Amino acid sequence: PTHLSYEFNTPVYKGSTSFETGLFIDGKFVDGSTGSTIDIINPATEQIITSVSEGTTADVDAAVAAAQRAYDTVWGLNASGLARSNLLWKLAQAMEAHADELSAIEVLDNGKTFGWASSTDVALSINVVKYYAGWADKLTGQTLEQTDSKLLAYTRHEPIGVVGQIIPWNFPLLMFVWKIAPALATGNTIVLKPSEFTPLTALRMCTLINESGFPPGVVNVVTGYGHTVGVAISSHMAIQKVAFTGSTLVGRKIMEAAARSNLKAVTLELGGKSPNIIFDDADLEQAVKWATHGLFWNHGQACCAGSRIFVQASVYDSFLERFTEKAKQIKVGDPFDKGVDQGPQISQNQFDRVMGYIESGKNDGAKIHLGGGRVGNEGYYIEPTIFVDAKPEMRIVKEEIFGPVGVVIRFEDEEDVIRQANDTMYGLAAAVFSKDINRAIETAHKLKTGTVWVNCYNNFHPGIPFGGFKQSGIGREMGEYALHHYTNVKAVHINLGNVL
Ligand code: TXE
Repeated sequence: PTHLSYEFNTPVYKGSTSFETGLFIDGKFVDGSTGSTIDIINPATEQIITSVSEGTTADVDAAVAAAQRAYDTVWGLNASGLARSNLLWKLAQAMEAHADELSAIEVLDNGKTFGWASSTDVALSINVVKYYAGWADKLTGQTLEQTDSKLLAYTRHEPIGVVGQIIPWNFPLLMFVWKIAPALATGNTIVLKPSEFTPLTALRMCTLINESGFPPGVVNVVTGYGHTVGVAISSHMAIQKVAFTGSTLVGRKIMEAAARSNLKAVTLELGGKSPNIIFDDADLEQAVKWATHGLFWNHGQACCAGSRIFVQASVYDSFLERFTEKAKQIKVGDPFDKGVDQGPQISQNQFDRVMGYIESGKNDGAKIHLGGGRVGNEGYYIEPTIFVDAKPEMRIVKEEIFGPVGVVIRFEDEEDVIRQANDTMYGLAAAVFSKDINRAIETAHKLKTGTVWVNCYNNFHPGIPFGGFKQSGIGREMGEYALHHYTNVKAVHINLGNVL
């Protein structure tokens, strides 16, 4: 197996890390079956940090076999809820003990700022593990009343078995935890593939999982590409459920692979083009603050990014002026520097893609109000960018850009804005700003999205479900809702008196 040792000697964090980076199968780090590796790039410098094993179909088979063994012997129906709860709790404590180190690895691998990595990614991840530790010994079925007193029926919420999980690069640790925590709480074993761009925190977590005392084989991590490892997971005959976060394009492929193989259950958390609606009676200062956070958080690489900002005509000019001022203050630079708000995009590919969208907006006739260019000439940095005068049919209005690029659009009244906001194939999130609570709630109920934030943006809580309507996905993560996707309901009928 490969190994990463790294000294962080940065303005915001001084410390070091050292961990194995092979495939994590049956509680051990092993080489991939072919021995080939994938270079992992620091997006801030474009330099290689390390390389990780390139997994194959054979490696996925080995991981599934280990997961099945663990499920049949030490996990699944053989581990009590309390035992699972205790292990998850220990994992949360191990993460707390290594919180700064995990944050630093995330910054190095992903390019997000240290401040956000620690205050959001790592802090929320720890809380999600604790939250599901709390559920593990409180999972119950129902006793069902029958009209005949001689008949009894009850349900059991049994784990599914070996589950596959495929995650993206925008929140590498958080997505890892959103996936594994509910699956482990309910007694499943796991074969997970991190993104080929950002596997490092997932691998660091494997050591913490071992140290916390999870039996070997309960969590397996196979690093590698989507078209090999991802396909092997989504089409595996012994995996009964696959959970995916990533693009709508790949989500479709996952469903096809599931349908063609064993009809495994599928949950998907996909893209978005979320509307942020600012009414004329909004507290404009608050609206500006949240709209900035909603669009530019994580460099726009958030599935719920508020990338279509609808502003009511009478406050359009004043909102735009203040929003532009606020966006100008965003400091773009090295994510390990003090006072930096925005680091680089994740990869050359994403950089090119986002710059391509900026070009398409210009060519289609929209006007750049702010930004639009590259920052510096090393690292994948892009200026916070605001478009105005866009038309509904333009690509920058319709498609997910996944970068620090948004459009500000004028609207007339409620009916007009709800029609425009819902005019999209996506339905992940939305926000409404108004001091009139009736107006805000009425609008929230008319929006076809899985989340609506009122007078805020990007609020997350382990107990509150997150997921999409329409082509933004299937199923929910977090909260009690996520547990349902990781259990099979079994109905047991009992005849108490020879009733025919
Ligand atoms: O995502 P992919 P990409 C959107 C966003 C972004 C675009 C492209 O718009 O610009 O997707 O990003 C694995 N079978 N989102 O190309 O390809 C892949 O290895 C199985 C939104 O990086 O969807 C990685 O682990 N798996 C999103 C994961 O899928 C496959 C977050 C996601 O990669 C596979 C990321 C296949 N055939 C991108 N092909 C969100 N909802 O937050 C790839 N993968």
